[in-house]
Formats: sequence, C-alpha cells, structure tokens
Amino acid sequence: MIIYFAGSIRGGRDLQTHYAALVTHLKHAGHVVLTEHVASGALETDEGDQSDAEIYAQDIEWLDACDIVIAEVTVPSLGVGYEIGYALHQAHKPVLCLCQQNTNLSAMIMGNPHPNLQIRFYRDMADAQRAIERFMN
Ligand code: 6K6
Repeated sequence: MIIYFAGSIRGGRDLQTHYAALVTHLKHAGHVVLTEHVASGALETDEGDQSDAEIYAQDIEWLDACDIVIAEVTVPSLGVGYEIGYALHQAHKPVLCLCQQNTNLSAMIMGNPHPNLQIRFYRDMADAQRAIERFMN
C-alpha cells in the first residue's frame, strides 16, 4: 500500500520516536510511506529549505495519490487535523487515527462520524501495530 503517514511537526515533536517506530514497521511490512520526513529525528533542528507553499502543494499531491492515511494524533497539530479533514472529505481516503490512551482527543476527530474514519487508542507500540494490521485487513 501507498501510505501517507501524518504526525505533528510544528505542533511539537514529543512523539517523534513513536512516529519513527511506526514508519519503520510500515516499511518492514513492505509498504511505501510517502511522508518519511515526518518521522525524522533531524527535523528538530532542520525543516529543510522548502517554502510553506511548496510543502502544502507536495502534501496535497501525496494525499491525493496515497491509498490510505495513518495519522498519529496524540500531539495536537493543526497540520495533521487539516490533513485528516482533507483526506476524508476531499480525497476520499480511508483514515486511521492512532492515539495514546488517556489523551483528550479533539471533538472534531472523536465526533466525526465519517465511515472512512477509524480511531484507535493504543497502550504501546505493539498495540498500535495491531491496530494498523486490523485497519489494513
Ligand atoms: C522538510 C523536511 C522535513 O520537514 C520539512 C518541512 N516541513 C514539512 N514538510 C512536509 N510536510 C509537512 C511539513 N510541515 C508540516 N507538514 C505536514 O503537516 C506533515 O504531513 C504533517 O503530517 C503535518 C504536521 O503539521 P504541523 O502543523 O504539526 O507542522
């Protein structure tokens, strides 16, 4: 599958190592992850030299091109929220939102009844990986 992985960048990088573990898991399973940079440890200091307009255009192109979106939504991020809305309502893609247990997730995600949206709360990485496998099946 061609996967768009979404995770917080300017919203905060507290869970970057989780993003990296999830992206590694997806790639080991043979999938293509279009957005590997979201999981990069180097991003803390270096966001690259693309303008915001170029970033937006590239990410919209990838959202249109992917098969599914997997979003780690524990750290609140305007960009990730926007991507989820775009994927569901404009690009018509299935979206899995992964969230650590005991997170007070936004009502705009929790309350969205869209049939292509699944939200899974996880305890640990193994739990998150099982949620991904169930979503893909
Ligand atoms: C270059 C190399 C790594 O990062 C960059 C420049 N920044 C971004 N590049 C690509 N996608 C981005 C960048 N900043 C935000 N996004 C998209 O928005 C990602 O797909 C994330 O899922 C989401 C994060 O949004 P914020 O609001 O937390 O930044």
